[in-house]
Amino acid sequence: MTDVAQFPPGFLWGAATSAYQIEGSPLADGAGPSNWHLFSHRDGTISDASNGDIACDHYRRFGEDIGLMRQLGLQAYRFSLSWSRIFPAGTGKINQKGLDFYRRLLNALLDAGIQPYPTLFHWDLPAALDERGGWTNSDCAHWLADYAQTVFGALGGLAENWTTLNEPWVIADAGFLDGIHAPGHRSLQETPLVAHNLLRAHALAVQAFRAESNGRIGIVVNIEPKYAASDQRGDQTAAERAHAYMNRQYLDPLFLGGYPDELAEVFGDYWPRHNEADMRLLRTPFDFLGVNYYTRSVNRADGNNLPVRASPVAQPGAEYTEMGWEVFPRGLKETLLWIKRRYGDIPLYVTENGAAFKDPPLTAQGRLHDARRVEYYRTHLNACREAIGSGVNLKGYFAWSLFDNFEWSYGYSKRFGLIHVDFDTQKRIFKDSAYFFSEAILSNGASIDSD
Ligand code: IFM
Repeated sequence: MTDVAQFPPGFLWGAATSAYQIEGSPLADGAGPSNWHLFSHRDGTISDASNGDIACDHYRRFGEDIGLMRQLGLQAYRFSLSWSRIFPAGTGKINQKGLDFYRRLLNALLDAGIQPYPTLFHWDLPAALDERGGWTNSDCAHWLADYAQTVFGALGGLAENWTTLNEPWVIADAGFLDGIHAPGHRSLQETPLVAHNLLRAHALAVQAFRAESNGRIGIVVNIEPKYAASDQRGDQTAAERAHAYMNRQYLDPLFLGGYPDELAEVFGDYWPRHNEADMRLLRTPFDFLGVNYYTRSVNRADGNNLPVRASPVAQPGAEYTEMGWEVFPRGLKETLLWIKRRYGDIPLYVTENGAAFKDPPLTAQGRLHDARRVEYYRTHLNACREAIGSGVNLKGYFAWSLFDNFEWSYGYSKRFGLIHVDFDTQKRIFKDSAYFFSEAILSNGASIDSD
């Protein structure tokens, strides 16, 4: 097949956010604290000592924000629900006001003609559940399924497309191995248990969805292609292990029914025995896969690192974002093709793609010329178009992120937004990338070739 000149008719254009990163008002209207609320209030956890108490104040400004989405021409909006607004203690008593907030948000999106793509869980676990072991406790999968059932029962009819989890790898790796995310553990033993419990939670949530709704449901994973720094055996093994750990650990069980063999080598004695019933559960069919893509890594064997780590090698002449991530659009096309080859033709969405760059100051006319971000979007959208031309069943693309927001352990120091947010005044301004993206939506991608 040859590359297509256009995105296909009906290709979906959206932007994404998540609850803790934009909402603010974390304890409003009877909500319970999340583990991220507690974690970000702990000394030394967030590089600029900030937290999500106010963030983009979206909890109170969502009406105005939907107006901005309309101005951009967004066809879809991906966001997440905060579990502890709905179940302040994680399980048990429902907080009706929490459900009502999301009902208002969903209805306002529908009134604006924007398709909602809600995610059940984007990292902010009710703090009360962390006290019960959180994701290390196998019951956590059932707690999520109960929450899911309540959400689908109350709100399922207001969105056709849902996702269960966002980026389980980050939850397990950053939260339980590196300790830089909530709950801040550093345990090689806990990491594979958490990964498995997250996948069980996903599967149980899909089953809860089927009982309540006729819509579509998927999961969102972040995939990063792994390259070896050389053709030396050690570097090749390091790249293969990194790939098994970050990418295949999450997709192999869902599609192929087993974990990659490399993981037993990686985790050694800590690699758990998984029972057959669980492995069958993980194969619960779902309707689409969300892929978050930002970068690749080039790996070299490094005996000093944890076995799951391979040392990323900087590439001379390559461009890097403020996150230290190499700009590598080809990796997006390769990722989409790899998923099709390995796992089959499930409908795909790019559910996140974007870049943090240091934004230039506003001009006297109030414009923000974020040329590097525009280029990032242009090249990555091109990669999507090429993947479609090579036969990938890509249904849509969501920019990360709609707004500058709370970038987890980096606080507000990294800006990913199409829309600039002044965190002192809450004033929002469209960056050049927003105008670029808006034109791409309007032309169904035809405009990305021209300036
Ligand atoms: O901000 C995050 C988001 O919450 C999950 N995916 C990656 C983004 C950028 O780091």
